[in-house]
Amino acid sequence: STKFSDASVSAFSRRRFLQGSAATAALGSLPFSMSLLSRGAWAQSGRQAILSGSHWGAFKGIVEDGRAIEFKPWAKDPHPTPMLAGVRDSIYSASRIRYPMVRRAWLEQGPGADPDSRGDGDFVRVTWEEAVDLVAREITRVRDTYGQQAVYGGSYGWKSPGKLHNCKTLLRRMLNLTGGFTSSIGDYSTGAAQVILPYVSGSIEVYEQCTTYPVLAEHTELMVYWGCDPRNNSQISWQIADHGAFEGMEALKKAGVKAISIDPLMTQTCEYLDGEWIAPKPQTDVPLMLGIAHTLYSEDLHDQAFLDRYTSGFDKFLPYLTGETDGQPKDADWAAEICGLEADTIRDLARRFAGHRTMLALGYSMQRQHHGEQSTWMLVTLACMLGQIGLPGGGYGLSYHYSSGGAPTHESPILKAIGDAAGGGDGGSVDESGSDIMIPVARFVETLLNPGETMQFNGSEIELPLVKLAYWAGGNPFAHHQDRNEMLRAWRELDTFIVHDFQWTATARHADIVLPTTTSYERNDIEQLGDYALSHVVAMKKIVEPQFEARNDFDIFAAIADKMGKGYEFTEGRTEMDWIRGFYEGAKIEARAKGMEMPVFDVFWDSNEPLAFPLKDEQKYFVRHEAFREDPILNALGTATGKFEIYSRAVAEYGYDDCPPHPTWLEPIERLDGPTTRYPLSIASNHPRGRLHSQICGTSFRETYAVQGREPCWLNPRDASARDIKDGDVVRVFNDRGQLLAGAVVTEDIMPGVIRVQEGGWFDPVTPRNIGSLCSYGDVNVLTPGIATSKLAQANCGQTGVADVEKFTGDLPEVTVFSQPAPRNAG
Ligand code: PGD
Ligand code: PGD
Ligand code: 6MO
Repeated sequence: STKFSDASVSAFSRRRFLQGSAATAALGSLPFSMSLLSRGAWAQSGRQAILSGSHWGAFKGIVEDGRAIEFKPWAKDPHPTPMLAGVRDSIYSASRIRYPMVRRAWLEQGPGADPDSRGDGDFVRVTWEEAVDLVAREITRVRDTYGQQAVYGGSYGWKSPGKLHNCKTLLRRMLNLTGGFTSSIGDYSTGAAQVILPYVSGSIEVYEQCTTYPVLAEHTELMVYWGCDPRNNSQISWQIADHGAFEGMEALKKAGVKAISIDPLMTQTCEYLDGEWIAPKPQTDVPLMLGIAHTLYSEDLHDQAFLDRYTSGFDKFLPYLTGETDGQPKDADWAAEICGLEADTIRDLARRFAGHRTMLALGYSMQRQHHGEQSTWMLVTLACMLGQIGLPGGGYGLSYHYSSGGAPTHESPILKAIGDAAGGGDGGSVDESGSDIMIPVARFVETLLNPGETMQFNGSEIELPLVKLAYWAGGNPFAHHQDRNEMLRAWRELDTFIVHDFQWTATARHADIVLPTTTSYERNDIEQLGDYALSHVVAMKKIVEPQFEARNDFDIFAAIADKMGKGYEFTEGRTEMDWIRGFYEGAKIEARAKGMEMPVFDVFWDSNEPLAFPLKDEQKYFVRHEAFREDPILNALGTATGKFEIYSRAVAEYGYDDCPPHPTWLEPIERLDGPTTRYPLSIASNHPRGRLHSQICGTSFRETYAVQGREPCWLNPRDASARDIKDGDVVRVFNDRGQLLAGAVVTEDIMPGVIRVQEGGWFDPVTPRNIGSLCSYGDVNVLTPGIATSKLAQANCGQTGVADVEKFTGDLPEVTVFSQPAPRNAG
């Protein structure tokens, strides 16, 4: 986007904007007057093109006769995702929730009645008035009977972008204003890494900016993608996707940067960059990294000066590496045995890493595994030994695959957003009552099953609360959580499960009260473009009217708060457009302080184009940890020693048997060819190519990848032929925890011994009342374990798990999860 000097920015005036001057083009992408004109022309033909944005990017909703017929990617999107077609279809799909619904047994017999019938599809339609009344009364009943902690409002998961219609914040706002509740801490994405990294590098790092692509293109010689696939994973962003990573990778390709991908699968990134594919057995990256570290040390290729000046504790780690402490040198031969690579390949990697300007780009999957803290810690240790941290194009990066990390950050204000009213108001705030409990987010099932027990977590102890009501608005726990069958058992402890969504997900199907919300495309909002780029502010305009009886989460929670006497506190007497205008005005003031003048709100809103912000050279050429390298005293890291900690005294003091004080190889509960592992195939539950988790699984976009109407299961020809499975067959994937049907995709793009079933397929139990039922569509989390990474982080292990596969020869059960729920009780 266009660069301009501070002088020209501060000279902006509204008049110059309207004139469509050269400077205007810098902030707005089209001269405003022109875009107004073209909109008029559209309107005359009965067609409109309305700007909005989503996790999948900015786009224009093409509307004809009140119906969105296409979502056209924003003209400046460098790499639109084909998923946009599914995003449009989510407005109209057969899986749309139409009316407020209540589970029959709950409605007729009261909270907690016949919990086994959750998921069997027997719902009764109620009016909005009844629904709001039921919810308000039930929250009050549970708080009065069991105490405030018995209401769980953690509601983990994704939502839609937008600073106002943030369903999760709005849920907490309603709960905070009306009393207390139990909440969650951490996330499923980086649960282990974000807890260990503050001890190692002094900040959570995983969501922070990496060395930018322009620097990589110029300086990096070896780009190592370690379980890291930005071509897939940066199709989406938490805010509105900018897809800057695609421009970045194009620059790497043009510059001829050598890429290596260490991954059990051939990734799209490796394919695009014509990279070298190295496939270790899943979950054995720590031995692989140790083998490389050992080679560096024994061949004197490590940077001792860097270790001395910028790190602490290498001396305590070294005896483990050399085997002095346990008699086992962690050399390349030892590592090769575990990870299934040649020892020479490992030694060669060490030499090449040390001999080039090397960037180690790590994805998140490896820390979503048993003892997942160790891989992140060991990668940082390896980067410390290489000594290139803080140099242009060297070191490590933890968000190259996520939301276009590495795309340069623009000079922009931060949009304000609606708050959750924590500690505010007189509604018996959780802070004041001291009843505030936060449980590690992936431990909710454990909490339901073990109230009153004590849990270790990151150096503290948590007494698990008794929870009787769970409320989800944003997030899909019946997709994201592991060990579905254990989860079903735990859910029976709940009296009441309330869900807001616009899609009949498995979560909505297992709820007692289901409230239909609008999609983003049926309401107005405002958001920034790019999580790291922050390059534009986007008006998210209403494209079509709410479908059926859908209402905004904001209005639903306002009505519930009102029933409980807090209606005004919830809305502050402001309408949707009042809030949006307020966020914009706040940003305008911040921009002015930075020497930039944004147009007045109405001009921005009516322009129908994203508002662009400038990019400064120092941000374009950002080098992570450069300042620390220059002066490690003045710019000390946030760790106890101010340096990278290869040994942590704090972690040592916790004394956890599953998280030692320096990076260590610990056997996971199960893995491919593990010593006590009972199934022959490792499951890769990657993030899907054609979805954002479970989102848009219920749309027509599914037809682009489904095999015989089911989620694909990729497997290597060797494993397929050993089981007489052919491409396109329906297969049963199973282990001790559960079973699912999937459609076989036989391909050389996956290493032998590994199968891939992407996370987010909708759970569709054939006999919902029976725990352990076959899932007829292919939810991989019926197979994964519900255990924690360790006592330190208590994070999820969605990427740990083994199973077997067989050709399915029985009568094929129907897939019913994508249509309106109906009683499905037989069997
Ligand atoms: P989504 O499908 O994005 O999954 O799990 P998450 O729960 O975030 O769910 C978002 C839900 O919010 C959808 O049902 C959507 O319709 C709804 N929604 C969207 N907008 C709105 C709105 O405005 N209002 C309301 N009320 N609802 C809305 C993701 C989680 O899964 C994550 S982040 C990770 S990293 C984990 N990854 C894995 C993994 O790698 N492997 C396994 N096995 N399991 C995983 N689970 C985790
Ligand atoms: P995954 O796809 O789970 O993504 O980002 P994350 O990096 O966790 O895994 C990335 C790579 O790791 C895959 O190529 C996989 O084969 C590899 N891998 C798996 N196990 C191992 C292992 O043991 N060793 C090695 N070396 N490699 C391994 C997740 C991030 O993606 C998150 S948290 C979210 S919330 C977003 N989700 C999506 C999404 O659902 N869909 C898309 N298209 N994009 C996303 N981006 C974000
Ligand atoms: Mo995530």
